Amino acid sequence: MKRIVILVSGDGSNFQAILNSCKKKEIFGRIVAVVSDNCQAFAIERARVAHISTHVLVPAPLHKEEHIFNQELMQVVDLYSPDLVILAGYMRILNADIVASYSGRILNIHPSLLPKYPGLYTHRKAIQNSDAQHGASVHFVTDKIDEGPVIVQARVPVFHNDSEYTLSMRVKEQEHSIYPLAVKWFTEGRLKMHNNAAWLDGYRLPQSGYIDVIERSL
Ligand code: NHR
Ligand code: GAR
Repeated sequence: MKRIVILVSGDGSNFQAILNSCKKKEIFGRIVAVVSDNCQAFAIERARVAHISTHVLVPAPLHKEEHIFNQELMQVVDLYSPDLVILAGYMRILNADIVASYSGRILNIHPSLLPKYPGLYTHRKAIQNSDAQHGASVHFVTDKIDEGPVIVQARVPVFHNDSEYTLSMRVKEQEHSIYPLAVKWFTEGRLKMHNNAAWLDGYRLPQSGYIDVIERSL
């Protein structure tokens, strides 16, 4: 069983999807801790219900102690000796020390079809630009924010009357399929980061290429 630590900031629906897949034994792993930078995150409640250890690390205001925050974060994560660290709606940049220490073992899900729309407010950007499609990408985390190698993407249509909310819900539904899938691959030892690319079963994964709207496949 691979040991998994999940970092969250908000609702935790992706954490929940991964937890459900672990419970169903689709993922060969155990979530050993949930760490949040936000004491109000509903994800903490989800973790408590599941009897998973939780830690809340609240950063100092105005990012003054960013370095110390990241040191403390790494100490907490290290406590659990994870095989895999999962960012699930985590909203703070990880510093170079953490990324180096867990190189090839940190995953993120980003709500856009990377390389399009790195950074924040992706749903707003897709709507403002009248994009016909939007989606989500699971990728390895590197020092280059939102630029680590892509593992799997799902796309959804954007409708003319979409709000950020309706679009984000359509994207999230797909996230809940592709994130557990990527974690399953990783825990089976089939997914690796190598030469700044993602590899599955020894094959280099393309940096773009979508799974189209899928019914909950896991
Ligand atoms: N850390 C590293 N090193 N590399 C990545 O690719 C990362 C990362 C940490 C988080 C998630 C990412 C996303 O999917 C992620 C990827 C937050 C910000 C951000 O600017 C950027 C990208 C992501 C998450 N955060 C602000 C900051 O200064 C704070 C924003 C806020 O508090 O509202 O950390 O989008
Ligand atoms: C997800 O849509 C994820 O893609 C996005 O936040 C949401 C978290 O939802 N991530 C980011 O924006 C990272 N900057 P959740 O808390 O319900 O999993």
